[in-house]
Amino acid sequence: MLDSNSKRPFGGLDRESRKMQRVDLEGFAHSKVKLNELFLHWLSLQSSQELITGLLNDVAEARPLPGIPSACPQSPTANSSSPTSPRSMQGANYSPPPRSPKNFRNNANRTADHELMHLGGDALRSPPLSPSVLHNRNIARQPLIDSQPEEKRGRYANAIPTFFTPKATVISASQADMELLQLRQAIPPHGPGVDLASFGAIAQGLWRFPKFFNKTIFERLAQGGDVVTEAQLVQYWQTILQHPDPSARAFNAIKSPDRNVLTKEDFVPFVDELMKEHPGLQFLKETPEFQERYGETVVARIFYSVNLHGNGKMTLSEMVNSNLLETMLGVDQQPDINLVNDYFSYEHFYVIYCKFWELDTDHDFLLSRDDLLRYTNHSLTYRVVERIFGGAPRALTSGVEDRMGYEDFIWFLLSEEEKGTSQAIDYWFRCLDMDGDTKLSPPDMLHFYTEQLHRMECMSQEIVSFEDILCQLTDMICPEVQAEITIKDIKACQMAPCFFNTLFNLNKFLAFEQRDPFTARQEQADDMTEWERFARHEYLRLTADEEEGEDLMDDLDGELDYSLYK
Ligand SMILES: [Ca+2]
Ligand SMILES: [Ca+2]
Repeated sequence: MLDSNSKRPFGGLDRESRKMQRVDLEGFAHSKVKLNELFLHWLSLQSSQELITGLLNDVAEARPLPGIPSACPQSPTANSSSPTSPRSMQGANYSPPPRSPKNFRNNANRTADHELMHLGGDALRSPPLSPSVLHNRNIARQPLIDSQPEEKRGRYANAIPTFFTPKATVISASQADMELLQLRQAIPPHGPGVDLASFGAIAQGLWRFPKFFNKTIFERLAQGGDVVTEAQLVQYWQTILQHPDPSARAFNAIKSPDRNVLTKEDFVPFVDELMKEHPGLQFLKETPEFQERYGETVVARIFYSVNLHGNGKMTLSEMVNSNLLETMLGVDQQPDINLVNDYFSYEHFYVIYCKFWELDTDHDFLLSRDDLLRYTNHSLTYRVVERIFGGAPRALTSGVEDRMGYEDFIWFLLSEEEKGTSQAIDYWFRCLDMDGDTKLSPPDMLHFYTEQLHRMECMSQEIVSFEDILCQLTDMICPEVQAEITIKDIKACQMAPCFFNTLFNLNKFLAFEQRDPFTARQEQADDMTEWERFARHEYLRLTADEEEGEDLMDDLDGELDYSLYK
C-alpha cells in the first residue's frame, strides 16, 4: 500500500506541505494539457473577456497597463479601478493622466487654434489702439479681453486690407511728452506761475491760438487771480488740448465745458476781446452800440459759413473742416481788418448793417414783408418773400411774429448776394420747394415764375414763356432725373445764381439777359467773390456822400458796372 501511496504525487504529504513544496511540472506529462484546458475555461468566462477587451483598448490608446510588469491577469475589478481614480493616478506617477476622447478632441482643437494664432501673429489681435490703451495693456495684460476679439474676428481678419483709417483724435505719446516738456519749460521755475503776458507766449507759441484768445482763456484759468499756476496749465493742456488738429484745440478752448458743440454765445467773449485789441477796430470804442452790432454780425457770418446744419450748434467736424481758425490767425497778422474778407471785415459789416437800416424805415430793428419787398428796388417777388417770412428757408429768429430780425437779414443778404455758395443754394432751394419733397418739379417753378411773367408784362418787357424757361433751366442744370431738380444737381452745375434769379429776382434776371460780355469777363478776372464784389460796391455807394468815398467812386467808375445793382 505504501508503494501505491508512494506513487501518488502528493502521497505522504499534508495539504499545507504540498502548498509549500515546489512542484516540478515537468514530471507530469499531462499537466500542460490540463493547464491549457483551464486557460480555455478562464478565457470563456465573461469577466475574463471584459478584462482582455479593456486591456486591448488601453494598448490601442497608449494607456499604461495596470499591473505591468506583472503579466498576471488582473481581475475585472482591478481593471475597472478607473485610470482617473486617485489610486490609479498615484500608481502612474510619471505618466500624464489618460485623456478621454472628448478631452483629446478639445485639446486638439485648442492646439490648432493656438497654431493659427501664431500664424496670424499680431494681426489677429485687436486693431491698433491708442498709445494710452497700449500703455495700460503693457502694465497688466488681461487675457480674457485680449482673447475675445480674436475669436470674434475670425482667423482671416488679418487678410482683409485696411479700407478706412479714422482720423486721429489723440496725439501720440511722444508728441504728448514733447508738448508737456515744452509747456513746463515755458513756465518760470520758481515763480508763482505765469502772468497774462507770459501766458500769451504759451497760447500762441505752443498752442497756436489767436492773440485775442489770451485774456479770455487766462481769466478762465486764473479764476480771479493774477497768475496761472503750472498745475492749472498742465491740467488745462491735458483736458482740452491733447488733439492733433489745431482747429479741434481751438474748438475745445472756445466751447463751454458742459457742451459738445459751439453756440453763438461761446464766441461772444472772444470777439469782444478782438474788438478791444485789434488796431483796425479801435475806432469802434467810441460807439459801443456798433461794437455790439459788429460782434453780432461776425458771429452770424461765422455760423452762416461754418455751421452747415444751420441749427446754431457748430460741431467739431464743422469747425475742423472750415477755415475759421486760419482766418482768426489771419486777423492777428493783418492790422487792416477790412482785408480779412471772411467773417471779420468791418466794411462788410458796415454794408450789412446799412442795408438793414435802409429797409427798416421805422427803426424798430425789425423788417416787415413790405420792408423786404423794397430790397434793391423791389427786385424780389411777393411769393418768394412770402416763403422767407413763412420760415421755409430758415425759421425767423426775431421773436416777433411776421418780422425779420437782424440775424435773419444777414442770412438773407448773404444768400441773396452770393447765390452760388452751398449755404445759399440750400437756402433758396428750400424756398422754392413748395411741397417739400426735396425736388424742384415744374409746378414748384411755375408757382414762382408766374409772378415774374406778370411783372415782365407790366414792364412791357419781352415775355419768355414758362415752357421755354423750363427748357432753358433744365438744359442749364442737367438734372439726373428729368423734371426733378435736386440740390445736388444745382450744386454740380455752377449756374445757381442764374437759375434762382430767373425764378424770383426780376432785376437780376433782366440784368443777366442784357449782360455785357466784356463786364462779365472783367468780373471773372478780378478774383473777387460775388459777395465781395457786392460789398465793395455797396460800401462805396454808402460812403459816397463823404469826400473819400466820392474820390473812390470816381476812381472805380470806369472799372465797375453798377447797372447790375441799381
Ligand atoms: Ca422796422
Ligand atoms: Ca418739390
